[in-house]
Amino acid sequence: MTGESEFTVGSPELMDRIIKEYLPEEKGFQKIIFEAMNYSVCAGGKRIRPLLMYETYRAFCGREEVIRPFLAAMEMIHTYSLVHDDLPCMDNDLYRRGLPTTWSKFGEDMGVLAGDSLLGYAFETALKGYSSINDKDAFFKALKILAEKSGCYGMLGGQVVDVGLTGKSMTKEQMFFVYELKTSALIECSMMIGGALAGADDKRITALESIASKVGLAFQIKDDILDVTGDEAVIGKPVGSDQKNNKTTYVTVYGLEAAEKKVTELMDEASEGLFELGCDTSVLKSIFDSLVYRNH
Ligand code: GRG
Repeated sequence: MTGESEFTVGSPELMDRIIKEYLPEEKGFQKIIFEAMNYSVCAGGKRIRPLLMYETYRAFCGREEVIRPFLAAMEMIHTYSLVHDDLPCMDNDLYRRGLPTTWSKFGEDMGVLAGDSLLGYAFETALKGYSSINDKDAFFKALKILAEKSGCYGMLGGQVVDVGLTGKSMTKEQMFFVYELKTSALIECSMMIGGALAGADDKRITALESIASKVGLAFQIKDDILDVTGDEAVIGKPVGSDQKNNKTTYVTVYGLEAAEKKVTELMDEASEGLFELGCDTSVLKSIFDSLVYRNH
């Protein structure tokens, strides 16, 4: 990879460097939007989704430059979702990752526009990879996954149901629907794109989707657990907000102990799925562990 030793094991730092290469220059009459976009993307974050994409790509023996713009695009879409989720009309949050949220720093109007710009720019960025892949069908497949998993049948659809039911209790079915779309969809997106760009066939892409769906659910349940047991200073946002906002979560429905057990069960199933892929997925497995045994 340009400027990096050839496809070494991924890390949040490596993802960070790649993502930053694709951020817009802060100039022009609309400079403020570039500042707000870059502020949002650079405000920290674990870079989980690009890391999962990169390691899936490596596991499937992908070795082309095309992965780079997709890594950046993935994080831009994730960041857009957070920027919009923090807006006054959504969660009305002032802090994320220990820093002022985008809207509270740049104003609500620029918060909306920064999220919009990140979404659109993610696709502009991914398209930059077109010339650096031989298999154009794989490129098309990856773009399709990016669009579908982030859109109204994916993450955004989950957010719609979650917002629509704010302040009301959810049925278990609605809760799992929201978890699958709002949280798992982007994790699925990351791993599926990693596989697609490396030339995996549809059967294996579907297997990746199923593995990632379990990881996404476990990740969300862990998030619910941290909302009860976490340390505000480590998480970078207030704890206890689910209970305060009367939110239906896995923890409020099933209790803490059952939630911990479910996380372990899901991770065992996901690890089994990785094993069945039949390639070297040891790094992916260690990322999975870090996701669910995290404290932030
Ligand atoms: C507004 C279109 C729109 C969507 C919002 C993803 C989402 C939908 C909202 C974010 C709030 C939330 C709790 C989502 C569940 C998924 C989740 C735990 C996101 C946080 O992801 P991390 O932990 O964040 O990877 P960092 O800060 O590490 O990047």
